[in-house]
Amino acid sequence: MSEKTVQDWAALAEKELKASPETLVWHTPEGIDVKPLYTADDLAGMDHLNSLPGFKPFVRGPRATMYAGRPWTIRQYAGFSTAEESNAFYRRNLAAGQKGLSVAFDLATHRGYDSDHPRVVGDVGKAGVAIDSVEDMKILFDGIPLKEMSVSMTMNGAVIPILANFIVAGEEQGCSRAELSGTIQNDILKEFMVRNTYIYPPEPSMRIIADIIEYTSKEMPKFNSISISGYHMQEAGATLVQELAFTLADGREYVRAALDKGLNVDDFAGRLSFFFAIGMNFFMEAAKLRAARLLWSRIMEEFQPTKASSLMLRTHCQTSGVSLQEQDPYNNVIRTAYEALSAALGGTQSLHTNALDEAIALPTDFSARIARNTQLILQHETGVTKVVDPLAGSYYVESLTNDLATKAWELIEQVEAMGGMTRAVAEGLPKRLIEEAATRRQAAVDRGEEVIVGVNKYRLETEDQLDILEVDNAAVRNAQIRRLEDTKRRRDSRRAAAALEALTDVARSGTGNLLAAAVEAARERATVGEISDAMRAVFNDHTAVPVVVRDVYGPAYDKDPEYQNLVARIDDFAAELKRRPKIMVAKLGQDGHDRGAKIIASAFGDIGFEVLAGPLFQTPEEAADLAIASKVHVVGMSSLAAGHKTLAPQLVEALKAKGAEHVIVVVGGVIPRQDYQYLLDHGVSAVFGPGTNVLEAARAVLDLMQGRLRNA
Ligand code: MLC
Ligand code: 5AD
Repeated sequence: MSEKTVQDWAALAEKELKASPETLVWHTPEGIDVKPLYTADDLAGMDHLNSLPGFKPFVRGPRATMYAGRPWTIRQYAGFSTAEESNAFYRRNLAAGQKGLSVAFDLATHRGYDSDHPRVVGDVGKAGVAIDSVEDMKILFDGIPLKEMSVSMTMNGAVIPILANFIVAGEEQGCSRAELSGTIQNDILKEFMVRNTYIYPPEPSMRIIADIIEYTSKEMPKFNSISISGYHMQEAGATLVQELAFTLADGREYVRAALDKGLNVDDFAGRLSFFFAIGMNFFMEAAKLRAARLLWSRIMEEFQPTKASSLMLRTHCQTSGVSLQEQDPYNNVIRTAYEALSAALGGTQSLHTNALDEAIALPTDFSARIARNTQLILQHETGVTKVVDPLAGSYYVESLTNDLATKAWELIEQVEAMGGMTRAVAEGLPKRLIEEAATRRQAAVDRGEEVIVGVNKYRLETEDQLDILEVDNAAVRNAQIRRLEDTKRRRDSRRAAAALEALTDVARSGTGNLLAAAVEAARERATVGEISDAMRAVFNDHTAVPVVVRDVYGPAYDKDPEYQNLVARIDDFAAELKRRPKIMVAKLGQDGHDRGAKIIASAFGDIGFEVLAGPLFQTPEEAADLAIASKVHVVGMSSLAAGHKTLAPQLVEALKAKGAEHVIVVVGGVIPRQDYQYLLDHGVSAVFGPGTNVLEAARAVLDLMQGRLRNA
């Protein structure tokens, strides 16, 4: 036993450092000040320390034996192109050691459009698999026994038709709905905040969720009715405290919605599940999962359940997509491995590890293999599965667990004081806080305060090109349209129409269960688009008003000469133009990932551009019309869902057709280098790939505008 005190340590540290150890405190974006040393003193008063795994409040894990009894599920999220191609990919992955399935749908499907809809020309088969009806769903699971395989489906907007199709596909495979196991994401609140694949306004959307919880709790006892997701918040730039707080507050809101339906808490609470991102803050991420379990059991106690499982937070995790980079992409294998270990130390139930080509494309067989093996090696070679909650008792990790829980609880209470998460979302609080955090972080990266290896430090002179997966979007769309026509020809149209009408009635009357009605319609081969429309007829579409945060990026550059220089250049140019240079940030197609667009809009505004944030989901035509009507000089198209090769040339053409060739088009986002020349050949003036420094992008846009003006 050492007789030395913390004061002794501080004195020694000061000598070693020649400065106060206070200078070593790490001020994290969460507002947690991480000290260089934690000791037993830090644990005083923490009442979760003596709990045991499998018992409330479950800080140490939801199961008594955790991975020693059964390792987490290796569940890789995947889907692209057609049902046939995705099915083949799933089968290869399962044969190679993956344990559960997780389906990624394309954005047309997410937003309730069939593949033949004119608004989705650039989206079909791109960021996930295209599913139009039960026929596609059956092919997706062909040769995969749904009786045995648990299937997660990431679906929120078109959740009713997709779950209905899954149920019918199961039935037709000989698996009753009571036997189906898996998870549906079904988390709409975070869609309004960050992910944007909503269809209907918040109120009917909340009813959809309650109906699904009701239906699954009665009919599908092995199925998790929801995956309450913080993942996308972190991807959008949220701090870990925000991710934790808003996710748990969402969960509380869903519980209330289900109780309002007249359900008994113990009949559904055990099948609520969660989903978190695991980023690069290694210990804090592990602590986050521990804190999440602690807080969830506290929240659920309010509803006075009798079953212990009703208090238990079970979660899936995915390593962080935004932490991965286009530059020097093999670094991503390393990042993902650390994140995966952190998720395991935090006690996740299920895990997706991202592929190394994440920042530019969907995984290939090669990158998917490395990603999967990252988990297999962790499970089979490192011994981390042998002991439950190995970080327990660490002064640091327990302190972080406590700090995160305290900070998140404050934010949860703030939301509660506003009247709950639906209200907070309607008032835009979470979205604003997350966008501010995202913009702040971007400034820190652009300024080099936060190091990203291979991007803002240790950058390679030349990058090797990576082989990436490319989906021929036109071919997928044609194949889907053929099957859609075939399905419609073979079905009994009168029965399908009657089932759709019955669904509309359930939507209109407010009684009955939407999912139950949709199952009947799916059985009659009503399509995803038709089922969505049958509810759209009553619920209508939700339209969000884009709001841009200001004065976060600029102030981070306070008195920076380079920044001031650019601001002055823009001021001079504005004087020359007799107005501010104006840029419209456009999101085309069904791609709702708007973190990049929001950061650009916010930063460009601070730097001195006049910024118009275009609405989500525009067609190229609509974007061209808005750009012309708003007299912008530049359209900056932000693309994160691989539609750029279809949509950017269409935008250029639409501008040209309307006599507005003078409008400069630039494209930014998840654009593989392989595609730059194609875009430049099709009238795009500049491409800004992942990892672009925003200040440099602003300078480049200004150069383009001035060049254009001089040549005019
Ligand atoms: C577990 N079990 C044990 C055990 N551990 N039994 C004995 N001893 C142990 N130690 C039992 C469980 O009780 C359960 O049975 C069964 O084993 C399976 O374990 P699980 O822990 O429930 O795992 P799993 O089935 O994988 O479920 C994990 C989950 C679920 C609850 C988190 O919701 C899930 O799989 N979610 C995945 C969500 C997902 O993939 N999302 C992708 C989003 S991508 P029983 O009978 O109790 O069930 C995305 C990106 C984007 O969103 O934006 O597009
Ligand atoms: N296949 C595999 N991974 C995907 N992701 C999104 N779509 C797919 C897909 N079709 C992953 C990426 C992304 C996150 C939202 O999910 O990691 O960052």
